[in-house]
Amino acid sequence: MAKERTFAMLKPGVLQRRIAGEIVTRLERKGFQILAMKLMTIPRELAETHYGEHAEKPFFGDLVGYVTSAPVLAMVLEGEEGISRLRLLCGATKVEQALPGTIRGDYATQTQLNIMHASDSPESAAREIGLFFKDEEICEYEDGNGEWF
Ligand code: 3AN
Repeated sequence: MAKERTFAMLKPGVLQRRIAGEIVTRLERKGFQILAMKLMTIPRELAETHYGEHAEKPFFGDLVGYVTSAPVLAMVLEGEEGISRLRLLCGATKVEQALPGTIRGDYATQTQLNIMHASDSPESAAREIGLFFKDEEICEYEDGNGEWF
């Protein structure tokens, strides 16, 4: 097992629904260490770069419009096998496939408004962390909890 950093983002709607705290609690309970956190409204250009792989998809315009429509909570998280484990905790992209017990399964009601983003590979994690955070915004600290997670 190896510790990995990953990028997570609670999307528009989460703050309005007042469920940001609940979701962050679930990430912490699973053992993720928060290394950086930023409440921000994403500039259009950043959203287009972040979701660049979907530029040709029919939902791209709506996706960019949605993620830039209200503030998001962007995070760098660290944990054992953090990238794949966060994806598992996040749940499937399509709302009808997101299982209960996952964050999307428990909170999402539409695929387009599917609550959170989580990097899908080490390459995406490195790229997305770099897009949203400067090195000096990422806090490295010991929490003394290593043996429990
Ligand atoms: P994930 O967020 O699970 O990595 P991606 O990268 O395939 O999924 O899609 C990025 C985002 O695009 C999703 N979180 C969702 O908001 C939106 N999306 C993906 N597929 C669809 C779809 N078929 N219809 C509408 N929106 C979609």
